[in-house]
Amino acid sequence: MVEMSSFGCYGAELAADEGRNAAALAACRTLAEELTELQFPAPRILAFKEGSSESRYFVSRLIPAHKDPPYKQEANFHSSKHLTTEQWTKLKSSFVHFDDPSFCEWIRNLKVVPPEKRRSCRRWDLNIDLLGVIEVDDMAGVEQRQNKSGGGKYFFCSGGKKKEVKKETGLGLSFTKDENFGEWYSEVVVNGEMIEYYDISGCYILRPWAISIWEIMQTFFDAEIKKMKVKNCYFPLFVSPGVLQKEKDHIEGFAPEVAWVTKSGESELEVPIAIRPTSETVMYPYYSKWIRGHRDLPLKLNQWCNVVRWEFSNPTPFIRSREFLWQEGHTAFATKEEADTEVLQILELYRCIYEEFLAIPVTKGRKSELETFAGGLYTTSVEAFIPNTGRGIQGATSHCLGQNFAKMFEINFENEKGEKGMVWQNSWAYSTRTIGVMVMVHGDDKGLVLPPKVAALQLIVIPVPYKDADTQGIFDACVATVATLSDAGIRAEADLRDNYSPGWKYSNWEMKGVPLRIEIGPRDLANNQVRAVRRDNGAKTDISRVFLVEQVKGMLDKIQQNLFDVAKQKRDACVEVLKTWEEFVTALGQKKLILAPWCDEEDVEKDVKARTKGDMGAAKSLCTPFEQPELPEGTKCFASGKPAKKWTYWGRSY
Ligand code: 86X
Repeated sequence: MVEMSSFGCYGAELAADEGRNAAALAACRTLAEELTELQFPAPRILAFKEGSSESRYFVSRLIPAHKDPPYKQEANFHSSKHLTTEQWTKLKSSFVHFDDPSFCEWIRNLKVVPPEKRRSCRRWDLNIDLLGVIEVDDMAGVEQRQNKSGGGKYFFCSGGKKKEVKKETGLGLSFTKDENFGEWYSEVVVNGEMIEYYDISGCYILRPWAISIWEIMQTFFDAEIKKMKVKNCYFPLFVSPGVLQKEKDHIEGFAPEVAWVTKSGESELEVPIAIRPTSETVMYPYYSKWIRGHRDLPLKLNQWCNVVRWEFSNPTPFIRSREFLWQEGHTAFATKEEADTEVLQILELYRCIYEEFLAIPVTKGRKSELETFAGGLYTTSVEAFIPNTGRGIQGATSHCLGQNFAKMFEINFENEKGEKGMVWQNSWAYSTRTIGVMVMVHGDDKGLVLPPKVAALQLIVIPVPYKDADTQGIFDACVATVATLSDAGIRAEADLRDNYSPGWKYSNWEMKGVPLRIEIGPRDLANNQVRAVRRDNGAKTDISRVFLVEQVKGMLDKIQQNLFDVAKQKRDACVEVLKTWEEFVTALGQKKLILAPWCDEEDVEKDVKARTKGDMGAAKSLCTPFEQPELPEGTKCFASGKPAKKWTYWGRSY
């Protein structure tokens, strides 16, 4: 047995990290990896809870929040609502506390065991996982240690055999993207510090890390629409019932989703007030008032605001939340041609946000009749795809409303010749859902992966001082590096905190998805270089400080491009072009994004929905892409057998 005396200090440091369990664990892993690099074999560390797999599951979910108030635990883990008081007490008493003295002691006394003759793999399998669900079928060789304060037990072993572990999870996240996508997603947005759960279901706190992404997209989009002469405005959050119901057809299907204010203090309001789910009915009465003659046109307004839709189906941060942020543009023109042109201009901006900023490939196209906004003439959208779940997701929409709302709200104008006409309207929106799609597409088992163009921090500089090294010199080099990069317009910071190890910092910034990490250690200092490590592929490059700015800029561009290329490859690999119903059903079962010839009849789409109903949700049309492959004469609709009119994307969707 090889004793690692230096482990003691790291152990103490990690133990001091109570309350930051996930990151501390990830740091533990990185630390062990570093030790391996320094020729010591990595320790194999397993820790797991006693009890049924069910209880382990509970514990794995609740440990990170064991100090949270019950409402928060419930928000994080819905099933806990159904626990009896007794079950709760039992569960709580079995928590492993990371500030538990025996745990700290264990970390401090950690021993590193040399590998059994396995020279083939230089680096030992590493498994540090105190949070995850680990099932053990063979307890032989496993030491047992009584948790002194809590009464719970945990077991650990060093150099354990792989076969003892049925399912292992890793790296500060207790779920993997491939094995449990839903849990992985929830964990990533929380541990990546984008989201904090809140005590109202479907509502989430957007932390600075998320808002900064939103703001970067907002800055771009806002400037672009201003070039198009769109003006920003703000209409009230509250809607009177009369106004809300003015346009009955459009509201009808949505009514259950409208949230109402019925009280002020203890007294009932005489007339309840609705909270906007979208602002057509709020804004258009004023369009009617403000538009008189052709000189008042076009009227192009946009607002950045929140909306509330009281959804009932499974809420998901960013993707489906009861309150969300968006921009809603509402424009009015004298002619249909102008409106048509704008629909596509806006759609191009949405493509740009997804492809150029978020590095997510999207398809531009037109929605089917069934999927068209009820009050509109036609709907266009950009559609993204999540390979892990095999679901399409509408990224943003740009509608031509035609003259439907003009009729309803009497938005009329007089042209040059003194003739009366009705305006042609558009409306368009994208929301904070964009951020969720980004997390789903790029995130990995180490956490978030942010494309450089939307990352608040594009680069993090981490000092790596060794014991006898010139610590001050290293810190100075870090500060100077940040200054050089910042001057060149790169969003860079140094993590100079002295209460965290370099390894802990690596994991922490990986979890937060920062695109590029720069490490500066004694060797780098001596060689006037820095070491750059890419978040997207882990590639390490030594860069001379002489060429720092050009090299870093080049790398950030490469990361941005690579994220897009990889995402596109993965999406394209899921596309299945097919022509028959049998193929369609098979492909749907394989989580494919289906492109099929269609007769474009509403009843046929309804029929497809009905025929594919199930607990996974029905399939529907996603869009008819503007870029159409050739459709040979005589091609039949995959669902009805009638003559096909166009190629349309189909699949399950969010
Ligand atoms: C549809 C249509 C449209 C402006 C956009 O897609 C772009 C920006 N609005 C929004 N929609 C509703 O109209 C709606 C209405 C109510 Cl009352 C509701 F509760 C939910 C809704 N959801 C969507």
